[in-house]
Amino acid sequence: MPAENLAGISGVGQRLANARAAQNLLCVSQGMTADGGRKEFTPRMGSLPGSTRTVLARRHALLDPASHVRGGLPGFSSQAAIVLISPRMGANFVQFLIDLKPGESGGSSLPEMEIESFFYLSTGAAVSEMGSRTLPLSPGSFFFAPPGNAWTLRARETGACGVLIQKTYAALPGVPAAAPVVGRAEEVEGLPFLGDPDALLQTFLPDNLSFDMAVNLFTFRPGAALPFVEVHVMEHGLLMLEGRGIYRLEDSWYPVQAGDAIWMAPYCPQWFAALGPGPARYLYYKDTARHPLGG
Ligand code: UGY
Ligand code: MN
Repeated sequence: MPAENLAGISGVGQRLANARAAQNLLCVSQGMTADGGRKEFTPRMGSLPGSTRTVLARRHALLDPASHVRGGLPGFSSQAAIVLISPRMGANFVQFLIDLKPGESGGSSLPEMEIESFFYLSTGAAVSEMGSRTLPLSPGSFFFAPPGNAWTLRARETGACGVLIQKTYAALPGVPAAAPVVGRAEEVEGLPFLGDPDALLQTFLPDNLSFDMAVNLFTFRPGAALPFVEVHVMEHGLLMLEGRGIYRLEDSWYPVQAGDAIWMAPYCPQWFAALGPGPARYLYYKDTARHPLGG
């Protein structure tokens, strides 16, 4: 093969490698332990050009950050948002990654629609405005904005990266509408999941009929696991924030690590085990407290 063809091929390879390296740095997180800066998690599992760990099945999806493409959220610049999970894959909610450059800002859109929003800051620092409130956000900060509550986000000089979960709110007749919630993960007690002190669950939203979504942070010591294969009507959106493990989704077992996002449709069989050396932590959404027939 002529030398220039070889050079062309290796040039393509190098560009692919550079693109992967750039994407692999995206919004990586050490969860709440971060000091506000962007940190890299452990090196990613390698993959060859033209291959991907991302899997899109009919009732679940695993999204490797190496396959992210930016764009798609009104209210933010075209480079600030990545749609991870959406109705286009079969979900009943949207999960975005929001990655703001230093000083960059954005905010809620579509106020006329009955959309509720939950935001969790994983790295960097930001300021949020919700109604008359000004909220300084550091890693582990979160807010919930019910429909009709406009909000903004502005990254500080560190930049800011976090998860935005949105869905259409299902009001219940005679039940007060959900109220805004703000908090910090470190202020929410972690409770042993089904009695297991090695699997701690932090619940960020009130467990009452006004709320039709739950967002929780799950932290597993190495070797800890969900106690059984869950199969339930609620669907999940999940972002691995720290560590690694094995996720069973339907009849497939996937190695997963910080940065991976997962969608589980209703009734998707699911199980997780944390693999060392450190803890594994994920943030996840589920729909809750509504009748399956729509009430
Ligand atoms: O709340 C849940 O359903 C949770 N235990 N599911 C999960 O972590 N996959
Ligand atoms: Mn579950």
